[in-house]
Amino acid sequence: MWSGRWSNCANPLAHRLMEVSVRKQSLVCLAADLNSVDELVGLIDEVGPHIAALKTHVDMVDDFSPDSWSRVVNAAKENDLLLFEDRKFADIGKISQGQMAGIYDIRNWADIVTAHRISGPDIVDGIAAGWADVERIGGVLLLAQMSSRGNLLDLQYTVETIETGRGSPHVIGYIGNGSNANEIVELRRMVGEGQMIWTPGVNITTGDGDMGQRYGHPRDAVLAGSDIIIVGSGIHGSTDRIAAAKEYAAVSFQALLER
Ligand code: 5BU
Repeated sequence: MWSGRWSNCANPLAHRLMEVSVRKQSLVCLAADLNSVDELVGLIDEVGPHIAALKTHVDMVDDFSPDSWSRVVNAAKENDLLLFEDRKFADIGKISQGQMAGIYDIRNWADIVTAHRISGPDIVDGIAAGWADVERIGGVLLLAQMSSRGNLLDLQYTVETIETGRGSPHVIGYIGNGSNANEIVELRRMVGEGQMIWTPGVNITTGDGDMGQRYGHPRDAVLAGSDIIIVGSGIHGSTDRIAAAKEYAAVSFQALLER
């Protein structure tokens, strides 16, 4: 089903994701952008069977504590979801290693994190060292493109980012601009088959979102070469969240079958 991607992606987390996506028939990573642990756990329990991964912004949760957060981690585990903290690390390697610890202790529960390439290539080693400190292994998604308008990630930046990630055992793949199928096609051409592309900026209602966000259709994103669609408000902002999750799952999986 995943054809060349299955045989060419070396990272074991990528294989785990592909397996979960087939079992659940969904390429959806839920962007669970809610402000309390109760709300997060409630949402995960509702839509967990229809999503393949869970993306968090732990630093926007009002009632975060190490104890309360374990409820979110457990809910993710019960639903067979890899946990992805969209931290967007950007500092020098040594500081990124330290930021994997601290109050949020991301290294201990996140399987995947995002990082900017802006500070240099060593950020990847810094993040990997953070996981190594607690004897865990995780995957980095480097931001090769963004979905927001006016972002500064131009073509040369994208090329350098892929150069950093290519062949790295720690880089599972790249964030691509889900709002623009042409950009995803271009990114896939540069990345090849050996790493994943995850795309935010996806909504069944396409066009401009709030505060500079832009949306493309999930079907177009997958056909263009995206492996996982990151969907936030399209699901958590819907009046029927289960129906919405099912719809994004069906559209994305059908597009994979066609691809
Ligand atoms: P939305 O509600 O589907 O627009 O949420 C999008 C999510 O994806 C949100 O958590 C953002 O932090 C995240 N995101 C994004 O929108 N665009 C990007 O380029 C990156 C992340 Br990187």
